[in-house]
This record gives sequence, structure tokens and C-alpha cells, in this order.
Amino acid sequence: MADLLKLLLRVAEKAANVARVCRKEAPLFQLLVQEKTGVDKNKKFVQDFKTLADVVIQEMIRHDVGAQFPEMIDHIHGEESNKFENGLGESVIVTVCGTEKETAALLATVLDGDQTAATLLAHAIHQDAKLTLTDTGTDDLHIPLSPSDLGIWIDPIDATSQYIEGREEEAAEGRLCPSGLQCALVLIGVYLRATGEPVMGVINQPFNHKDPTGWKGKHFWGVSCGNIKACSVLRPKDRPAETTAAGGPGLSVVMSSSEKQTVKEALAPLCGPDRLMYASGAGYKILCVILGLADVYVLSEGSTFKWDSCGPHALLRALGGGMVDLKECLHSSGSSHCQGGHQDQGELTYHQPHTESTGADHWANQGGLVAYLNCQILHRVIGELKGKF
Ligand code: 2IP
Ligand code: CA
Ligand code: CA
Repeated sequence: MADLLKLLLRVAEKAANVARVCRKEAPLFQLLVQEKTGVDKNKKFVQDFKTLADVVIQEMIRHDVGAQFPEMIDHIHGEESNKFENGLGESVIVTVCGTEKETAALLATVLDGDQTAATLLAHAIHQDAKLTLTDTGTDDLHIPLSPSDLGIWIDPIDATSQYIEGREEEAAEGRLCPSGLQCALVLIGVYLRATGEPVMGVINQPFNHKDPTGWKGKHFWGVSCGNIKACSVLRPKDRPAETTAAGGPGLSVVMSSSEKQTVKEALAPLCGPDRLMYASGAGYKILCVILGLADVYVLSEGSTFKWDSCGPHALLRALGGGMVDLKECLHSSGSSHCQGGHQDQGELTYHQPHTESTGADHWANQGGLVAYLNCQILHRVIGELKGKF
């Protein structure tokens, strides 16, 4: 299934192109950032466009993956629904059509007849991603998976608020970005339909750095399938120590700035100076753990969803770490120990909805989570949090 990984890297790059185009091209950018007041249809229309960028990206990924792997088409899920209501109250199903022209015509109906915006968007969707896959290191990979056993979770744009706001922040070497465009990510995860185990993940960061020609992205991937573990990111033990913030005195923990005060206070004594950190974007915080910019990401609430965690979770597992349900770990007897680098007890899975919940909460990571690379560190964090909230 190395072909699937290559395809996901390509579609994620296409998605990143669409995300960049929406900020770069004036007619699309206007729609993205414009806020109008008053109870007129424009207000809703502008609101719609923000969702449309997400819907279009998700449908494009679904279209491209379904075309190459028809066995997977009914098992490609994401944050968005493709049913869209335009400013006139008409319901339109957003799909990627056979030709760029047809897609533009369909998008124009959603964009209340704005041909310029629809044409620009359709052009980005139908363009082939110019991603040089020679440096991805995926060529020699043999992944023993069958498409009929797999499902996919997509978050077309994670940290949408940072994407819309668009602040351009610089992060110091080895430090994370607390907010800004860098926190916006395209997340694609593949899991086993039978067990819900995440086996393959792709993360694309459309706004990684800026050069004189504009924003440049970066991609990351990982595969964790039985004994086969491969990742575009070096394993922690192979990293030069000075490239990461994790590894100094005390632990480094990344959290949402809206995390509970009790959790912040419980973890502060474990952390070195300035190493209790805050950043936007659930996906970005997991990426910080993957890259060694933080030892763990702790979230005590059910405010993330399967599409946020599936892809990045596969990268953590590929590096010998994982992501657990916090509540489950806090309530377990604590007898589990690290086996072969990570524990399986409490690991998040991706195949079963919470049937008692409604809407998006069906697929929430309800018990909160901890993302980690080192199982001993996970246990220290859980030990510290037990009985504290
Ligand atoms: C959001 C986004 C938010 C995050 C939230 C996610 O996804 O990643 O940033 O909150 O949990 O569901 P926080 O930044 O406080 O961690 P989206 O942007 O896709 O809605
Ligand atoms: Ca998200
Ligand atoms: Ca999203």
C-alpha cells in the first residue's frame, strides 16, 4: 500500500495548494476574511465561504482517493458534510466534477454566481500537485495492507481560526509557534476498519515558512503496521539533541491555552522553566510532540475529534509513541507497563462512534487525550494527574 501513501501525500499537497490559493488570490481572500454585519444574506454567504474551503478540500481528497481505490470510497470520512446551503437557501451537493469547467460551474452556484472566485477555486482543485516525491523515502516501503480493510479520516483544515486570521509569526529554532498560520494543517489518517488502529498518516503544513515567492509548505508521514514502522521524521534516539526542546531538564508539555487551570497547575511542577507551553490547533500540538518540540500534549476535555487525531496518531506510533484516552488511563488500575516502547491499553481507536451522542460528538475523543513518544513520560504525567481533577 505504498501507492496509497504516495497518493495521500499528493492529495494533501493539493489541499495545501487550495488553502494557499484562497489566501493569495484577492477575490477568494476577500471572501475569506470579509466580515459583514447586519442580518443580510451576505453575512451568511461569507460564513459559508469559510466552510466551503474546507468542504471543497475534503471532497477533492475523497474524489482522488476513491478514483484510485474504489474499495475505500464508502469509508472515507471527514469533518465536513458535502451538503451545502448557499446564501439563497438552496441546497447544493459539492463534488469534484470530471472537468475543471464543470467544477467551476457547480462552485458558482454555491458562491451565488461569483464566477471569478469559482474559476480560481476550480483551477486549484484540478491542478496536479507539484510535489517531488523522490525525497519522501517512500519508494522502498512495502506495506502489507489491503484497501478493503481500511478507512480514512480527513480534517481538510485544522485550526481554521488561525487560517482565517492569518497572522504571520516567526518561531525560533527548536521552539513551537503558539499561534498563527503555521498552526493550520491538513490531516489525513488511515485506520483498520476491524480494530480502529491508526496505521498510516499524512500531515501537510501549508504555511511552514515564507520565502520571497510566498508561503512554502512541508509534509510529514508515518506508517505503523505490525512490525513495520516508518516515518519521515527521525526517531527520537536518532535526533541531534540540539534540534529539539524536549530532552532538557524537566518535562515539556503543550496544551490548549483554554485548558483547565487545575490541569495546568498539576503539571507545572513536572515542567522545566518555560516548558509548560500553549499552542493553537489540536493537530499542530500533536505535531509538536512528533517533532520533539514538546514531550507530551495533554487535553482534559472532549474537544477533539477522530479527524483531528487519526493521521498524527499514526506518526506517533511509527516513532514508538502513541495517543491515549486520558480519562480511561486515569481510571485504570495503573498496572499497565510499557511493552516494546508503547502501551496499547487506552490507545485511541477510530472505528466506533459514541452512539449515545449526537452530531459531531459521535466522533469526539470524549475522554480527552495524551499524545506521547516516550511511554515512561506518559506514565509520569498520568501519575501526576490522578485524582487532581
Ligand atoms: C479545532 C482546532 C482547535 C482546537 C480544537 C479542534 O479544529 O484544532 O484549534 O482547539 O480542539 O477541534 P485548541 O486550539 O484550543 O486546541 P478545527 O479548527 O478543525 O475546528
Ligand atoms: Ca480540527
Ligand atoms: Ca477543520
